[in-house]
Amino acid sequence: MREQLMERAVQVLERNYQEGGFTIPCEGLYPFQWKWDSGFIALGFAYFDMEKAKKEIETLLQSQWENGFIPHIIFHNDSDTYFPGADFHQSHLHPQSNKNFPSTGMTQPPVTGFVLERLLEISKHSEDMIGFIKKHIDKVYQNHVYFYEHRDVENDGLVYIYHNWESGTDNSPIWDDIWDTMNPPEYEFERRDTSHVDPAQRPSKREYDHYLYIIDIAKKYNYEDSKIAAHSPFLVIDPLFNSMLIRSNEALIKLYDLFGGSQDKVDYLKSKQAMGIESLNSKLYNKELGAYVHFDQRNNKQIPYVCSSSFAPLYSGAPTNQQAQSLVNTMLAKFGDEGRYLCASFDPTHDRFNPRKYWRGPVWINLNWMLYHGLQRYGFEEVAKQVKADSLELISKNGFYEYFDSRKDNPDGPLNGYGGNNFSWSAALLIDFLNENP
Ligand code: 9WN
Repeated sequence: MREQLMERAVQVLERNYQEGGFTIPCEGLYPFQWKWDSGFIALGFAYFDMEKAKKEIETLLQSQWENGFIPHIIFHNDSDTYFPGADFHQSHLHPQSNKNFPSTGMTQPPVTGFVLERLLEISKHSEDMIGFIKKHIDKVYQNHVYFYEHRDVENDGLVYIYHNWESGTDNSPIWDDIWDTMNPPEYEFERRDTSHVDPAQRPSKREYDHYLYIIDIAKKYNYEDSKIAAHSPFLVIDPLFNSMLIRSNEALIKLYDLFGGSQDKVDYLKSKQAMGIESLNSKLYNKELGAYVHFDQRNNKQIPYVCSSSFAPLYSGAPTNQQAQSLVNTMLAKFGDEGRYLCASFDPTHDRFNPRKYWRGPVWINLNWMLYHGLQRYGFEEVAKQVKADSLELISKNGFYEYFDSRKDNPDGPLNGYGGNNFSWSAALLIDFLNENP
């Protein structure tokens, strides 16, 4: 069974790999290169084709802008199966954008740092991988510098996102409170996602109006960070995004220490790291909920809901042991019902929970992978095992779907898999789960 799953996962990645040296997340639905997908995908390839793993990261880093920014989608080809494409995003508006690689003008969670660290482990510290990391690590460092110099408006080590697509958790109910503060025009456009996937599993048309409107505001200011910080109605400090940054900082520090000779960079990252951890624990931790929450920087208040991103700080090592214990208590109390797989993407006890709709409830394998490692980091072996077992069961019973219904007894039908099928990071992270402790 393990062998069969491995074989199928390898097939998914091989099929989604493109001649241009990158891997699409899913045929038809997502035909380009996505930033955080790339990181997870590289981890899968690393177990059976290290050249492709390296190529994936190298191609991503080639798209970096002069200011260190790395975009969320790189439009390597002219596919018209996705909306909004390069024509809508117009990344060339930013004076420092990379004119060789049309892209979006927004980013995604910074996973590349910890991916480099794991690639080194998977390669068993091979000379070849050490050389590869040495060659590319400064680009990842520059990406972190970009975040701290351009997106840390309070100078407290936490960085903002200005669009829900930057969070990676696109239509989370968290954003509903922000949509309530906006009234975008009704856009006329042709959705492409709903021709690949049942609309009941995707964001609504009105949600897309909000998404497009924020991009239009950013474009009006040529994607200039300070203007976006001043004018975007969406300005959020996201616990998932910042946890990834903190975890990737930790990885860069470790790697630089290993290679030696970059003390100035290590010092810079360490000072940001200390501030970031302290601020995460003061600004985003909500004691009553026993969870980290999002902070609406525009309206200066916490958004008090629990979602899977609320537990992501476990992976960063930021929580105290007491906070970690509270996180696990909250996770088990709200998400850990016996009839459910761990871990739903939004609080199943809340009336905004929707078991089928994308980031409003279904289980996602990349979040489970981070939670698994975070739980292990704090010694919660049993819950960690549960998260891993649930992930494997969901995939082996349903296939390599994009997301899964958390209800074990799904009244809507026998299949718990939703969204795109043959989805790359579900395959890649399954490979990593199966070959753990490389
Ligand atoms: C917008 C590619 C991406 C993931 C995101 C996921 C989904 C895109 C979309 O697909 O978002 O970025 O069009 O819905 O939410 O996390 O990176 O797999």
